[in-house]
Amino acid sequence: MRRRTFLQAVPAAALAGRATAPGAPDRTVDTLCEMCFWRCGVRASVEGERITRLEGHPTHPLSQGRLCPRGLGGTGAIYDPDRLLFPQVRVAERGMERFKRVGWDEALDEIAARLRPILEQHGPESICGLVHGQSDSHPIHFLKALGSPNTATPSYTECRGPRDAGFILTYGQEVWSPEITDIRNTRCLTLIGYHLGENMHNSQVQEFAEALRRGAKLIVADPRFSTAAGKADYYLPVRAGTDLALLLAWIHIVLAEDWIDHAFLARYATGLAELREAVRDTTPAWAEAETGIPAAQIAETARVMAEARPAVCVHPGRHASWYGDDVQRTRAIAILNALFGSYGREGGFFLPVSAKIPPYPLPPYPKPRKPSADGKGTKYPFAEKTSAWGLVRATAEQDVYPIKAWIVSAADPFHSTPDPRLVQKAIDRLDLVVVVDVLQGEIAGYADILLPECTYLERYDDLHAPPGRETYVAVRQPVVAPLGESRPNYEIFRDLGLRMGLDAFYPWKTWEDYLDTRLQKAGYSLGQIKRELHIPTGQRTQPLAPDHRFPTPSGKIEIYSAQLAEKGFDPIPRYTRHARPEAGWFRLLNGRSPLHTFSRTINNPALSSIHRENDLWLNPAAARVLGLRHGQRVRLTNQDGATAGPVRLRVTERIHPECVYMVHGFGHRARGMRRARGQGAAVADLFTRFQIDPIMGAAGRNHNFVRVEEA
Ligand SMILES: Nc1nc2c(c(=O)[nH]1)N[C@H]1C(S)=C(S)[C@@H](COP(=O)(O)OP(=O)(O)OC[C@H]3O[C@@H](n4cnc5c(=O)[nH]c(N)nc54)[C@H](O)[C@@H]3O)O[C@H]1N2
Ligand SMILES: Nc1nc2c(c(=O)[nH]1)N[C@H]1C(S)=C(S)[C@@H](COP(=O)(O)OP(=O)(O)OC[C@H]3O[C@@H](n4cnc5c(=O)[nH]c(N)nc54)[C@H](O)[C@@H]3O)O[C@H]1N2
Ligand code: SF4
Ligand SMILES: [Mo]
Repeated sequence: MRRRTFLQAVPAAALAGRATAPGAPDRTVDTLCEMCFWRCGVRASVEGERITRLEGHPTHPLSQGRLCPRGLGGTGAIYDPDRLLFPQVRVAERGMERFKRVGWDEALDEIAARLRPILEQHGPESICGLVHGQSDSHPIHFLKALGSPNTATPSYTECRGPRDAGFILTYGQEVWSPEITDIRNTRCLTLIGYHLGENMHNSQVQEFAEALRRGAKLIVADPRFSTAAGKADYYLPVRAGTDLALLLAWIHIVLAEDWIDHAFLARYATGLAELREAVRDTTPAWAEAETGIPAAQIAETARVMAEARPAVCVHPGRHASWYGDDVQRTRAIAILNALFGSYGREGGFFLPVSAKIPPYPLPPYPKPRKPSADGKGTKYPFAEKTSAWGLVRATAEQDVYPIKAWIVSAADPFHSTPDPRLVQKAIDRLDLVVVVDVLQGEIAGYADILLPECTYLERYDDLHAPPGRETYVAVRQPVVAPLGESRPNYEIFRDLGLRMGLDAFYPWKTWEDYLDTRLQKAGYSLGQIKRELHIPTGQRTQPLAPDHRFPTPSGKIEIYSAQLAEKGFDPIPRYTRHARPEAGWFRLLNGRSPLHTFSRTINNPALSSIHRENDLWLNPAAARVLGLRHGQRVRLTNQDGATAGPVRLRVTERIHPECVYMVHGFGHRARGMRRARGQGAAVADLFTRFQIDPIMGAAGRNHNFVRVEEA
């Protein structure tokens, strides 16, 4: 059991559900998955005009012949009976979810007519985009062409922003997606929270299984006994929010016992002396009091990692927005890896390459008149991208400049951005809310104009040339024609752009023309990529050269960060204690279901038939005190009086007694989500308290404490 692969857990036929039909398909079409943002290659079988089966593309680098359960369940996304199939306009108060069907021309004319006066009175910066997924490039292009600086995805300050900032400060480079972790070749993998196996990024999970098969050591620090913990050589049930103490103690041991890679550090790094000074007192005994992990085990796991160096990977995680000091936690991870000399080395981190495909020739975007409203680069000096949370805040408060319109595409701030009350306040301040979605979920209920995008199986998107060990370019292409009147974003936003006089930014005749033009410039063609799905472009990752200069100010790995010092932040991570829950209260944690992606798949007929509702994990000791039983329904109330549930209770030793845990994304209320509605509880409803990382603005949400009562 321990070393089995993760991806065999669910039979494909179960996920394809009724879409599966026996017999040979009429044809197959190769395309890219978008059930999450890993973007694996998919082979779709089609009978007549219906997709009957999805399987992993045999050679695509991110699928390697397989899909994760969510990818297999993509037929449930296209054939969900609740799909949005027509443009609609609102006919009752926002939030009442009452709409009337209109034609595309009427819907787009209405948006243009309402955008024009907003632009005239308040300027382009008063229009914000909250967008996600690969089709977000189209609303982003539209908003940049208008001159707005305000587009954000919830994958920065709500997800991996602090991790990437921590690595950029240390190595000058982010961790990228797909991550540059060389899990395939590692001899020791350390996961801090990062719950691989439930967090189901396909090829990464395959590499994880491969590493375990080869006998790599696995260390997992998590207040919850995760799937990965079940496979670990060392499981550390760390008290939530104390990982930085654990990391500083590991660093202490590695320095004290001289496990460092001297040659690597002498060549590539700066700031070792300051580090020694800073961690003199962060002993395992000190960390034991903070983390609850015995000092001897802290020291032992440090040695296990050190013995594998440089083929050791202390994984920086991905969803890193936890406590508001997450850049510093990630900095400690980056520093520990540097001590082991694992960066740019086999089994640690590889140096990524990505295919350079020339852009389509376009005029430059107008320079925004004002900076983005979220404080990027000013209030939050090391923010690289605009913050979704920051735009929600600036809209709710209207204290930077007027923000009057939102264009939301493939993102739901009610689920992804704290706090839902702030999202509501922001929406109340808007003159115009446009939502482009495939379903009528929570955010759609607040749209003035609601537009149906077609699903990823019915459209192209832009070329995909991700960072990795080898370069390639791939393309998503339509498997079947869009259902109903749904349309791809490249058509929706082009038609809107032409109405707004942005003709110069939409010179191509069709999207195929756009794609073919770009590919031809690189020596390929749309015809070729449609046949082959992914075209290798010939570059491979290289080992770190002896004279490698890191893109940091010093050209070195910055263990001591003068950049941080200059802005008044700790130049070396320093531990500060977070408030702990009082008796009767529990810290609320959340994570992923292997069968769902955020809130977006909960209504999917294929996936919900296997995982329909979430449950609340509670430690038996706590359950006893509260008089609660496994399986009963409970309701949650947080420190601000926000409530969620009822949700089924899972009484389990697998969760730290100070915490409760739920999978994120459930608890839909929208009437348009007939299957998901009322199933489980929405974690996001309870994330009303959050702490902002002063370095780059990430919204750490693990500061919410809840009470649990019988429902
Ligand atoms: N509470 C809480 N918040 C979180 C997280 C968490 O764990 N807990 N995780 C954070 C992380 S890691 C991330 S990356 C973000 C994700 O944040 P989001 O991307 O906002 O995630 P979802 O909640 O799934 O919202 C997706 C919306 O896109 C719609 N949609 C799906 N497919 C398509 C499509 O093809 N086209 C269009 N137009 N719409 C589509 C869905 O119907 C849904 O309304 O959330 C972050 N926020
Ligand atoms: N199936 C599936 N896979 C996904 C996704 C999905 O939606 N579904 N989303 C993808 C995306 S965009 C992202 S960002 C990633 C997110 O995947 P991760 O980065 O792994 O996600 P998190 O939600 O941060 O981590 C959840 C784990 O962290 C633990 N944890 C919580 N607090 C603490 C703490 O203080 N210390 C420690 N050590 N552990 C803690 C939780 O108990 C849980 O096991 O997953 C990706 N993969
Ligand atoms: S990891 Fe799964 S859901 Fe994500 S793109 Fe790959 S197959 Fe699709
Ligand atoms: Mo994420």
